[in-house]
Amino acid sequence: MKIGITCYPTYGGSGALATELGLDLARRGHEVHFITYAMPFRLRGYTERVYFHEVDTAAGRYPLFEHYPYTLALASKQHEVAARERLDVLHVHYAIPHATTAWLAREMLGPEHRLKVITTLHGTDITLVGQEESFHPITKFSIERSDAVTAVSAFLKEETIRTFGCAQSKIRVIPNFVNLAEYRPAETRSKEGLCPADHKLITHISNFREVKRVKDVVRVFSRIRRAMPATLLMIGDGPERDDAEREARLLEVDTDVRFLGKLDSVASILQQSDFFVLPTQAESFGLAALEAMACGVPVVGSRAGGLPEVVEDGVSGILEPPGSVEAMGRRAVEVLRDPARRATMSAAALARATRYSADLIVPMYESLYREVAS
Ligand code: GMT
Repeated sequence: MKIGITCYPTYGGSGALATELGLDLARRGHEVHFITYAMPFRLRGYTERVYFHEVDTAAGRYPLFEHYPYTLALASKQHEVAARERLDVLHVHYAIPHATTAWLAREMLGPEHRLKVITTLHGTDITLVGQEESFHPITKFSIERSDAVTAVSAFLKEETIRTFGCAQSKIRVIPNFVNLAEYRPAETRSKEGLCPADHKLITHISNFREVKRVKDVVRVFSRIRRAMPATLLMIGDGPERDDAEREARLLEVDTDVRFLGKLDSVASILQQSDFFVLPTQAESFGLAALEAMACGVPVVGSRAGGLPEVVEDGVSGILEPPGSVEAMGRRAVEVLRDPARRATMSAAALARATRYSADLIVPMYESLYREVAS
């Protein structure tokens, strides 16, 4: 099939998932066209059957536009690519504004072109941004006008029904997936270059937005650090980074906390980690946690949103209510002090991750495409 994909191309779970999906679909013989304002960060180099179409974001080119109408530029590009390449499906990730521009692009096509629009809901498009008064009606409209809608967790599906009143039957849960060829346990473990050999390695990856509670990452770490030598690697960047750095100084653990910024490839770091920390306020799924688990790394995080669908408390990780940094730290220390328990938890994390293998989940999208296109 010919599939268009629109996503946020920068650092973030929805863009990562959309890109991995496109790459996997191309491997399965489909032709994939990414339509977005920058090359998605996981789209490295040339891949057969994968094309990238850049949307112009030239703000200020026309003096009348104080704010460049990016959404119109995106809809025009989606329409242009769909018409020229004869796309069967336009699959958009994150409802705002992608479901709306896709609807517009489909409306612009003549009746002879049967483009189908699929929207995948990822998280804050439903739980946060979409609920803002100004966005709610247009988000609801765009979701309802999509030919098919998927949510990355049962939690997110229920949230969408609750807050937007969408029909139960409209939304299908297709969970996120992980490429087990890339995210897998290390053949040999060596922390060289990451932290001193006798340190436990604790990792966090996110876009450092408020919802991620990155200061809590540092607080959990400081409880671990008090109990044993440990290093925290903070990967990613965003508005809360300064606060997290300040918290590390305040708690006097800053010499053992390293902020690495945005990294394209994280598997080699995850493979050497002892715990992955995700103490977020609301998490629809937690793709970064799944990728850590696929590397055999247990998760310590929040019992919030869809995270309990991925991590089983006490088995493949530790879950406590958001903000419970004391309990998260204490329970992580208990596991880290007991190598046999940590090994059992690591094996359980890996076993859990295999349920979300790309080989199992990507065919669910393929069947959905075939269904809507028939
Ligand atoms: O909704 C967001 O916060 C944005 C999105 C992203 O681009 O990072 O994250 C969401 O989508 C991911 C991929 O499906 C999920 O793994 C994350 O849990 C989800 N984030 C939240 O719900 C906060």
